Amino acid sequence: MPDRSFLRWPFFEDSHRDLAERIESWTAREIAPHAAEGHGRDEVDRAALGFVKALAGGGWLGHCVPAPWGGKNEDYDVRSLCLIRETLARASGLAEFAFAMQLLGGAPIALFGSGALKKEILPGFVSGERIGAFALSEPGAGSNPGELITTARRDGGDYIIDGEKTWVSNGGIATQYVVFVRTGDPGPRGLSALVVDADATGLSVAERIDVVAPHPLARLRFEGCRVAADRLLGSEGDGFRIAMTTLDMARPTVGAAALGFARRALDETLARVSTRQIGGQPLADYQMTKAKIADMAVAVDTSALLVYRAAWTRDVLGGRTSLESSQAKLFATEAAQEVVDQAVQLHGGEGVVAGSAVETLYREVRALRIYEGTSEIQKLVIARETMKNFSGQGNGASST
Ligand code: COS
Repeated sequence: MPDRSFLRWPFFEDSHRDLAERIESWTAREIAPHAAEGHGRDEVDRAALGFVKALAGGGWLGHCVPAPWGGKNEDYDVRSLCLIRETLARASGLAEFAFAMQLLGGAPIALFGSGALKKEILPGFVSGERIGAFALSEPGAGSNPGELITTARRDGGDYIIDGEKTWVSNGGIATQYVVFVRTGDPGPRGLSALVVDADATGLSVAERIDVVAPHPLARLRFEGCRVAADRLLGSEGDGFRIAMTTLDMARPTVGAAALGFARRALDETLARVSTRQIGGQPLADYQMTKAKIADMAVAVDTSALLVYRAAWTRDVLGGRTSLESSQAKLFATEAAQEVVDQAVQLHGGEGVVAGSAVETLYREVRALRIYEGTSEIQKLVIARETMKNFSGQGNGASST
């Protein structure tokens, strides 16, 4: 029985406690039985699309879009997003991924798109008819988007995009890509963001990429790809701010996914050590086991504190939450890796059997320390914000 005592913490309203119960029972019913489905690229694509449909049917994608465009809440509620990602992650990494991508693909449009663009696109993200994607990284620019070289040049009422994007989650199955391009000078201020339909002429999937925990992922090629100028988000030059604002909101939810993997690993381990007999007594009775369980429990609770502190800060205090978001992502993803590794250790040989719960978690958790900003990048953000706060320049949402 998973420990749900954290829901009594003051970060939550009763509506969150209610949501946590509903997503828990819905996930057990609708997602867990399908968690092992999807081997091979086509099957993984089908399974991901199936999870989007199921999430839409359950009404959960309404959390990925604000209310005026078919969503549940007036603004994003990051605590709800984290509770949903955490719960889905405990059951299925791919279902969790499917939810996360509707959020990451939809948020830049919801936060920065024109009224007409939001009205046209966002309801489809809620119904599952449209599939989102966020195309920022390039072969030569991942951690530093300020160096990206995919260009968009104005041609009458259109932009013409040339270049490449890589590590694009949902690449190959998305219907809309938010693509970050260079429209101006070198550096972060020369970037813009455009919404590109998957069937736009000049856009192709250059290569599908297979990773340790399979999910749809691709490198995209843009060759004279023509996009109407009204698909621009914000104004020219806003691209870096759009990417960073979106990531500030999304990073605590990555921490929440990591937390879900860690909680599942702890639960699997508690079940294992209470039944596995060694030398005539349960593995749980050995002090070295207890030390590992203690470390795992502290890591899980500390992650939860940082994740829900970041989400609460965004929801309640508002303002820029780069510090809280990066702390949550850094700590929770690193801690989850440790927790899952200890879970494998306490499962012995069974921990490395392909397809077992902890072996699956071991593969699922690894990418989280890399995507949406590596741990090293989170440290740079944390140091920058901490030094700003010390010198009194931060807008320090958490310090109000
Ligand atoms: N919200 C709003 N604006 C932000 C911002 C944020 N979180 N972070 C930076 N900005 C603004 C700055 O205010 C600055 O604006 P001005 O030029 O008007 O002053 C501009 O953006 C550039 O900021 P900064 O100089 O801090 O940017 P850096 O080039 O130093 O980049 C890091 C900082 C490394 C933190 C950033 O590039 C980053 O987060 N990289 C990781 C990207 C990533 O997650 N990649 C993975 C691909 S997505 S799966």
